[in-house]
Amino acid sequence: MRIDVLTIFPGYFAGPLDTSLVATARARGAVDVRLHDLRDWTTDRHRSVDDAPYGGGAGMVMRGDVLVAAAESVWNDLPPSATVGTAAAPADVDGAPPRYVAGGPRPRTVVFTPRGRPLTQALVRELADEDRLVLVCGRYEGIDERVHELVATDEVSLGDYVLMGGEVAAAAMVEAVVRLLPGVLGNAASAAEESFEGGLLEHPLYTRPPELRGRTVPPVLTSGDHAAVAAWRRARAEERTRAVRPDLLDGTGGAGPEEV
Ligand code: 6GU
Repeated sequence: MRIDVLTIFPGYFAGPLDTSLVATARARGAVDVRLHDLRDWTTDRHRSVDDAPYGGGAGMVMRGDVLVAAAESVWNDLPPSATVGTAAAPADVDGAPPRYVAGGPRPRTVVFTPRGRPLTQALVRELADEDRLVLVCGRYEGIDERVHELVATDEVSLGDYVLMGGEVAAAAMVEAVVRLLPGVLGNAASAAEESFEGGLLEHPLYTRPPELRGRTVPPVLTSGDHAAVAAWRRARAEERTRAVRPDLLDGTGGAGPEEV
């Protein structure tokens, strides 16, 4: 899979992309993540990506022209020079029309915004099946509405709280998608996932030592009775889900029929 990330803070992703499983997946070629600095598509001396809102009001709005130019470049593998400052659709190096244009057919393109639909494991699974993802990180108070219309195929929020930008959400999505790509998790882990009873929070886990500050391990876990262990885990998972995420049980929302 290829993932392109458009952001004004490409440096933000150094940690998430170079750590742990995501770094290993990239080194193995399971995923090709490319970072793009949105300022490469600006036209003015100050490299502005934002401007005041029409109609007035507080805060700044991310410019549609910059975001459309950046998206068309990245979708078509064209350099910024091919799309910067173009009001019309770009032509590629041979003068041929581009394959992908704003408002037309385009790769799966996620715009991160608190007004989007929440990121769930169901959406992560769907996105993990794509050959390409383009992730657009918003900043400031919002994004020109025409970007939502012409660039986004999906609008996604990390949850019901306000961040300063979409970078954290994009990093979360990369990590969630990459761990589902073929060959990224070990066999044991993927098998465990398949056999997991759906729709519940995880049961409690224990490892050594057998006693910690006077607290012992539930005896069933050391009984060697696999059926009893499975029943105990299932009961604890249901208990916990009912207590903290009843929405997962009643089908009115949440992550849907997926393990969380
Ligand atoms: Cl994707 N962006 C911002 N700015 N705030 C958020 C969010 C995204 N998701 C939840 N809060």
